[in-house]
Amino acid sequence: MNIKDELNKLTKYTEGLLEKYLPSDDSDLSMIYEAMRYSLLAGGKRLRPILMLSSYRACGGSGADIEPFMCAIEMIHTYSLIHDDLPAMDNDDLRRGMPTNHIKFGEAAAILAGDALLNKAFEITSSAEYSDPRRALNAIAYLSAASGTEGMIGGQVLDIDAENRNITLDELKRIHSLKTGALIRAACVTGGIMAGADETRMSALRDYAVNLGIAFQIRDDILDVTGSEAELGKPIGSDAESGKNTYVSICGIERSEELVSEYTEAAERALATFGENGTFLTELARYLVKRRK
Ligand code: GRG
Repeated sequence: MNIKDELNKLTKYTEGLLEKYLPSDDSDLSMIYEAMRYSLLAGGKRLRPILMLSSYRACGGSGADIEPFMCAIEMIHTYSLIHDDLPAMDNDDLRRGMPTNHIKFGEAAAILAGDALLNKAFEITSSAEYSDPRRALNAIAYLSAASGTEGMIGGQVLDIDAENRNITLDELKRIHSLKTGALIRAACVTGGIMAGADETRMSALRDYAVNLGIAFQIRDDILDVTGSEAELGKPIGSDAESGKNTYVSICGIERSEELVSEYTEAAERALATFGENGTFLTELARYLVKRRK
């Protein structure tokens, strides 16, 4: 399998769905739709929808039931990026290689565009037709909890609280398990839920996602030091500048690189129960270790 070709194919598929679920609007509300679409369609790796679809397929899922969820998770992720870039949070000017939402549309519009993307995510998942609506309800419950105080928002709260003071590696792990890890877990777990996976597979997906999420975050911390603005599409060095604790600041680059490999190997091991059906998820984990953006 050529992972790059496969990822390009899945990215295009995801972007076609995003276009379908968030078309442009020419009413008197066109401005807010433009602001939502600006960030949602600005590129990005589409990692979460791709993970979700691949987990769904690995568990034998097929058909369109997963599509609203693929869009929803990317909308939630995009809303978190828009809000994270705001002056009240990270105050960043560049994201996905473009001016951030508030730079382009103003702060009020950026706040509303983020809010609207979050609401749209749950509107589309709760109003679609499904072959098994009970699975969809469970997936909505999981996704909403993962996005909230017990997940991504909780992680952001702890992260802000930890700025400009030294924390332990365990505290850092907890922050990232919520801030970055919760949505990555939700991608894999909702894929499994929508495919009707049994508990063995659900547990394997969870295990894979937990380890992949940590590896992904450590790689992100490394790239903030060793990457380039051109490749990443966002400023580098911003973690150190804003006094953030990162794997690099706590463990150093060399140990952080080792940790990425260790967590990636643990993610791969978790997939043993899938046999050949886990090939793509395995390849994806290996690809992410080396990512430059
Ligand atoms: C403000 C509600 C709220 C939450 C903020 C997730 C988050 C919490 C903030 C986003 C900023 C950030 C650096 C999060 C860490 C997770 C991470 C590495 C996000 C970037 O995800 P990628 O690399 O981005 O998948 P693309 O652009 O490729 O989709």
